[in-house]
Amino acid sequence: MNKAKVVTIGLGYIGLPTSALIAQNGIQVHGVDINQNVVDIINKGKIHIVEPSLDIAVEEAVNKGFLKADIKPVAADTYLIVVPTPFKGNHEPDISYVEAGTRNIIPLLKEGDLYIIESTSPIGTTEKMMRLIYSLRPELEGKLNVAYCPERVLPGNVMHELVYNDRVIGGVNEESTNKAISFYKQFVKGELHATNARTAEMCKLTENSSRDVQIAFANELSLICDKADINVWELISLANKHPRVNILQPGCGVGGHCIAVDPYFIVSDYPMESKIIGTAREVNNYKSFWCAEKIQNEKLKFELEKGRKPKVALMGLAFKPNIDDLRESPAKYIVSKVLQNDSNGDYFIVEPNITEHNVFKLTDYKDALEKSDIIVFLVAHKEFQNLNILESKKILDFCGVIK
Ligand code: SAJ
Repeated sequence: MNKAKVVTIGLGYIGLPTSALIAQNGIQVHGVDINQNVVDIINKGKIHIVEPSLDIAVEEAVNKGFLKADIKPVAADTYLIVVPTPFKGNHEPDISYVEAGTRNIIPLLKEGDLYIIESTSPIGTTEKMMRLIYSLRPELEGKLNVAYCPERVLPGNVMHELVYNDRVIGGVNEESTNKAISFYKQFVKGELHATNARTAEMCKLTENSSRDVQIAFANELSLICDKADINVWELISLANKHPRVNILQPGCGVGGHCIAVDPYFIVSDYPMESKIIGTAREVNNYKSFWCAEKIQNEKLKFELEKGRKPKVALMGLAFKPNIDDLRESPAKYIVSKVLQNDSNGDYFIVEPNITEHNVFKLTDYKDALEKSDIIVFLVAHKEFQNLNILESKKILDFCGVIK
């Protein structure tokens, strides 16, 4: 095996596809992950996550000898930090993985090396890591290239978007920016936009906060329309006929690992200034709580009217349509909350994208529809579109399946 050119720290949802893509371009990559099991799987040319086309890319990269996984880094010319940045209990960002990954490679750095953070990070993280590096390797001060370059790929389309999306690249100085751009040019076909590190960090947070705020607007409309007896889906579709209006869709809250997380990175550092961003988070979280309440109320109403408990179909668990990913899912939160408040109730839980779940007993969606009195649509999966539902059944449509 040739000497590694690139070390990637983190072989998860972004780190592994990125490593495979770089390696597919004939560049020697040494991928590092703290999980020995993950390392072993990858070294067999297999993958531990679900992402279309990733299996082929990893198999090819490993078989051709351009990608090797390890639990320890080796010396290279470029180091990419691609680890998670979750938040702590108080919604403060946790950059401990970025710091641990950085500390791991500090002893290996040499003059002229390129160090890039890709992980979503609070403003100033790149400069902070640079200061950490120079505090431990003072002889390298000013002799490294340091940059921030966030990814902006959509889960499910990662292998395509990694190549074709534009990227924002911000160095701590001009030379760092230029070096980082030259690096990405080797495997990215989208445009590469130069800026500084702080702007690049804020850009990632801005993109996801913008989407969160826009979804909050749609969710707020849905609450108003519910009280005002207006069909919110019709309303939005009509308002969007205006040439300069483009409202997103309400749902049962915002989930996933990005949109519902990243805005907190701004709010926690700039609480006085980020009023709209903070409120959007609250509105989107409240929407899930509201949906759960709405289900309870509908059940009580049914019981009062019919003198018996209703059977309820809870349609969807994933965090968005047509995927099997349940992490940070508002639908899952709502189902748990409803069950928690009424453990003796008669529920049919449906998620067509998974076959079994360790907590919830799943029912086929057609069965659930047939047997239930109240049908609650939580996720707009394609299976739920255009269903024939008897008029006698009560429908709660939180995600616009019926419209
Ligand atoms: N949602 C709505 N209404 C909408 C659109 C989405 O309620 O009109 C909800 C979804 O149901 C879901 C949540 O928002 O619960 C997030 O879904 P998403 O499709 O907006 O985003 P993700 O988390 O799958 O991927 C996002 C993408 N960001 C943007 O679209 C701005 C992706 O490009 C980013 O790279 C990714 O986050 C990331 O890693 O940051």
